[in-house]
Amino acid sequence: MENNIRIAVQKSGRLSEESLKLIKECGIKFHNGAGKLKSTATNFPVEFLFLRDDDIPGYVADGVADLGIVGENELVEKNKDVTVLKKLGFSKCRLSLAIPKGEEYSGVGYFEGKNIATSYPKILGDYLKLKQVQAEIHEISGSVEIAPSIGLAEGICDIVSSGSTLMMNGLKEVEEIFQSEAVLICNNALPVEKQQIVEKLLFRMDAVQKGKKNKYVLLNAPNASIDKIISLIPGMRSPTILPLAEEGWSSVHSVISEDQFWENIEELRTAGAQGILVVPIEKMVL
Ligand code: PRT
Ligand code: ZN
Repeated sequence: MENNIRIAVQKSGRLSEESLKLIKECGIKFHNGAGKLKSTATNFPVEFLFLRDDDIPGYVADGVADLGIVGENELVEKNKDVTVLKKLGFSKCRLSLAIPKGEEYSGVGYFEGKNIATSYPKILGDYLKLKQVQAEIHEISGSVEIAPSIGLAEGICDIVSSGSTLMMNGLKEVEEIFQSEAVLICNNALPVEKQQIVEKLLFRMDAVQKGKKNKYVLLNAPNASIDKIISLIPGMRSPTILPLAEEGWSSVHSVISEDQFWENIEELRTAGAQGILVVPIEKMVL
């Protein structure tokens, strides 16, 4: 179809699974057999390109793809001119400086005149410039964490998630220089017809994301406590109150954020709430 939009997603790696899950949760159906580089959805005007994440910012900037899902670290490193439409909340990680764990660290000045190995020379270079530290950046494309032990560099700048890779390689994290999560990016010059499809997709993604942040709560309470309970669970508009078969009792239904629920659970119980159910929401349209 001519007016299909094209979305670039990572073929296989840490972004792939969540990217495809999000697209499926938006109700979009497609086949992605092993090794496939392209696929067209059967019920939404979109086709997918399965690529290495390194190539996604460039493909979107050049218009080969209209949209892409990529980590902010990769996006900023590639320095391509695209629009970030949405943070997606998955593949969260940080880019950090690390040094051998036996070394004493006094602050970022430690790196003055030293060698730092990284796959992120731009982000690191910008950071060092901001901190006015002169260091040698040694660009390598993988296994950055072994650089100090083989004498290639005195420190590294790499992606950290749990920290266990650093630990296993006898390194300690000393500065966090960048925080990242997956983002949805868009070409800057989309024709109007494609923009309209993107709007539809964004609407669906918003509904999925809002659903994830909120829970449907059902609880029973004596009628005398209802006002107090309502004040503890401010819902979307006002909660639904239904009488129970048992005289003097009602059931309260509302939608609240999960955080709000945990913050108020004790007070809810003290106020007389019983039989509290918290149910996930698949989609939410306000
Ligand atoms: O093949 P392709 O080029 O597409 O993939 P890739 O190998 O370049 O990237 P991939 O799939 O490893 O990661 C894709 C994106 O996921 C990254 O650009 C980040 O935005 C994000 N991400 C989230 C991570 C991590 N967590 C992560 N832990 N990317 C890499 N790591 C690596 C890191 O490089 C280090 O080796 O995991 C190790 C650290 O993890 P911990 O848990 O031991 O601290
Ligand atoms: Zn990559």
